[in-house]
Amino acid sequence: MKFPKPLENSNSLLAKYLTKAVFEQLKDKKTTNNFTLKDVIKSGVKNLDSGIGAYAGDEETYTIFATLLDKIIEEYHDFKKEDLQQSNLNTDDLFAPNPDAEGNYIISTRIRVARNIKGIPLGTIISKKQRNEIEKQVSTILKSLKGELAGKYYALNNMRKEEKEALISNHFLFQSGDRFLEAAGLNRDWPNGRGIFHNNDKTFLLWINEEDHLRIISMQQGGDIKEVFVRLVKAIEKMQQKIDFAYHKHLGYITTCPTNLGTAMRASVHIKLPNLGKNKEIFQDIAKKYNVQIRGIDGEHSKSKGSIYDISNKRRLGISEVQCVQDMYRGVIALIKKEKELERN
Ligand code: ADP
Ligand code: CIR
Repeated sequence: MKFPKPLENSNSLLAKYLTKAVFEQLKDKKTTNNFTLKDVIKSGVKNLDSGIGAYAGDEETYTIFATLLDKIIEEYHDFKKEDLQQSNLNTDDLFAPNPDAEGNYIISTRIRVARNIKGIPLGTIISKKQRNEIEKQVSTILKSLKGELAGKYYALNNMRKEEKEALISNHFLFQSGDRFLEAAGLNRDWPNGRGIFHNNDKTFLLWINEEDHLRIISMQQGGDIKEVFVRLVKAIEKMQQKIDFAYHKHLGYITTCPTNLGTAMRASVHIKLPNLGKNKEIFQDIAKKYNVQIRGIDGEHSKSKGSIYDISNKRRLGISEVQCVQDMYRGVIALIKKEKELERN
């Protein structure tokens, strides 16, 4: 394998940290599951507009390719390798009264965590058989849920086109054909083994075999962040009772993308910010200061529509779940304050 020249035209973290020396050191290494450097970097090499550009194949990827991945992880999460990951899912520790009780800005709130099953390769190299086994195991557990979390599993395979499109446009279901995931091998055998579980109100959802084995999601209209967090914690605990998830004392929950390590949590609001939308520099400065990320409303790499943005915690590693939500909460408070100021001018 030769040094991937196209990366010289990329601003991704992969391009920044895959120096010739790092490449030489790692080019012949592979994990027990045969995940190679070429596999780690292929999405970033194919998609030069990647922000990160690297994916893992298994837990071992993070140690075998640490010379490269530690740098990416350190910069993305502002995390030091020696730090231990500390989980805190105690809902009493979260201070997040609705930042927009009148409902003028926040459309909806969503918090998700990613989880992968211990000992099974990640989606980038999982076999069709293993993927199907996960679907079976997880959907069976989901069937036993009671009360608010009770619902039904829908396999992507059997879903009607209109049903699928409605779930996607209402922000409940993942899209198909993401080119970053495609290049990483995550879309192999699509749509086999993938699907979505949701309760009747679609406030608790669980994706199976998208980018990670599981994505556990709590969401609802409006800005009651705490209610969303409480429901999510309940769902995480239920799943944890039945499944052993891959967890590392420094890296936290093991995920396919290095940006999701640690808590694997992304807490977001969809929020209407027309004035900040017209003042991108101020918008970006606040986001940077409060460690929040701005996305469009149809998921990552999408555009804003009707001045609605997706604001979420950027860091997920080296801080607890409560702190992730707290980061988002503080960012949202600051953004609403600035939006109101701009309205008056
Ligand atoms: P992830 O699943 O990693 O959090 P995406 O950015 O791909 O990342 O989002 C997945 C889906 O969730 C998209 O359809 C997106 O619009 C939706 N979504 C994210 N945040 C919210 C929110 N606060 N309210 C409603 N939908 C949301
Ligand atoms: C990128 O590098 O831009 C893509 N590979 C996405 C990175 C982070 N998002 C993700 O894991 N979904």
